[in-house]
Amino acid sequence: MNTVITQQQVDFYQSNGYIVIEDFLNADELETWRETVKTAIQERNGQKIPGKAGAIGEDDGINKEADYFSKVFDQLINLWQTNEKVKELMFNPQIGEMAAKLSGVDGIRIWHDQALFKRPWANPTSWHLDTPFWSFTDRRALSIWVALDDATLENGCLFFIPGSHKETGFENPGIGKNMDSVFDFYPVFRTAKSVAAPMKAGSCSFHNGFTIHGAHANMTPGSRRAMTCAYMPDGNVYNGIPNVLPQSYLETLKIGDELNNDSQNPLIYKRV
Ligand SMILES: O=C(O)CCC(=O)C(=O)O
Ligand SMILES: [Fe+2]
Repeated sequence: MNTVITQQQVDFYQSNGYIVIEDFLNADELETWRETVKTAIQERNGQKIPGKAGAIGEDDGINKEADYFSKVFDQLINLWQTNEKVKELMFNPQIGEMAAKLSGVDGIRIWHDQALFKRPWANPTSWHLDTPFWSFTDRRALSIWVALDDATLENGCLFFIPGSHKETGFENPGIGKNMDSVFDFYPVFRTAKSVAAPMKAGSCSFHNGFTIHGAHANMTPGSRRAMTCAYMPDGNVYNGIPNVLPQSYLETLKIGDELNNDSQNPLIYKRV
């Protein structure tokens, strides 16, 4: 695994809100990730989020219009909670350290992992923000997105709007059918240039949860598979948005409580 992060990369990430890291996984590691994620998905039998109602293709209470949304991608969340091998991959402190260095935080907790598989001919991923969906409020939160297939302009690679993370906020248009809803909330970016992030399988990107990002439809008969993980800087507190938290945990939480439960949000890296 190529986990080196240079100061130049930190500077690029901080100013653009995203970064692509080529050849993050070598060929053997890529094979392991592919197989592990595939098995973990099969084991789920369509259950999207542990501890929550709603299977794939049903309304999960987060994104509406399930029929359309289920054709944006197959989305399985917190595979680390149901598969030991995914857990090993996701708990790798070196990945946590990469996220910590890029975002400039001391401790990294997993918010949630998610497999995002665009099937052949999948719908596009509308321009959106991530952080406003989440149960904590932190401008430094970020995600890793690991390409398990070559992600191309044809099959739905990610696109970013560089620098948008500095000006977007907590208003959340969600991920609906319209590609451009986010620009109703943040009109200053309606005329901004986007940047495509095609990646070879095994490469990855990191993006800030406030960076406007999206993806094309899959215009090919092949799949565009990605394994991702969202990270919460250590020390955050519950903001009242349930998001992916299981019902049983939500029942114990009050707004302002620290989200430090290691069986839900494990600390994978702490700077010493
Ligand atoms: O894979 C996609 O199409 C979208 C990914 C995304 O929105 C994310 O990782 O935050
Ligand atoms: Fe996203």
